Amino acid sequence: MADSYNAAVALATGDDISIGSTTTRVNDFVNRGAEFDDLYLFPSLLEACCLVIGRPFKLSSLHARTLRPHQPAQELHVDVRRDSPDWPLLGFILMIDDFRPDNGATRFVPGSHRWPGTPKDTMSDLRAEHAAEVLACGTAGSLLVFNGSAWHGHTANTSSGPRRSLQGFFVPRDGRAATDFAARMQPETRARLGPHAGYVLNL
Ligand SMILES: O=C(O)CCC(=O)C(=O)O
Repeated sequence: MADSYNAAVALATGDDISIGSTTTRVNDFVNRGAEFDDLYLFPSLLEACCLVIGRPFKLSSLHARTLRPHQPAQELHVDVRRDSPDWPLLGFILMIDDFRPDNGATRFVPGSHRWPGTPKDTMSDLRAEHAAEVLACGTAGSLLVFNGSAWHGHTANTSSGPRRSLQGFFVPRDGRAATDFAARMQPETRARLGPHAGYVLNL
């Protein structure tokens, strides 16, 4: 997967690449190789969607995110507010590298998806450590699954290596998807996908 990730990232062009202050993101890993298909069709992940979203859902995005070496922590945030029409959202992160305390493992505040407010509402320094946060560390190949209203963010990468990951979201089927997979569908992707994938991608 690490080799496939590097190859796919190297081939990406134009608007599909976005270079943020701490991470580099490459959009649409539905159309970047069959190696990535099993991720968004992983039965345990879809079961988690049933539990968290609780009604018909679809994949909203699937992208690579590389946290570059020597970068500070991300602000603590939620991916969707509880009062948003797009709520609830199920997030997932596949670790391409080990997630460790020194290379920017994602931090989460357990139970915060049930809180009415967001970090912005209550914290003066969003990069500061939260008293209740836990680090989601794991070995490469581990999958993080989380409620998108949970307070979270990557921590600082003080190591000299990148922290690579594949990340995505599922949203309610009647909600807005970040990526229009039907519009972006490549003929070779379409040819290998069955009806189950077609449903998950809302083709
Ligand atoms: O990369 C991570 O550890 C978290 C990324 C994240 O929370 C985000 O981009 O919204």
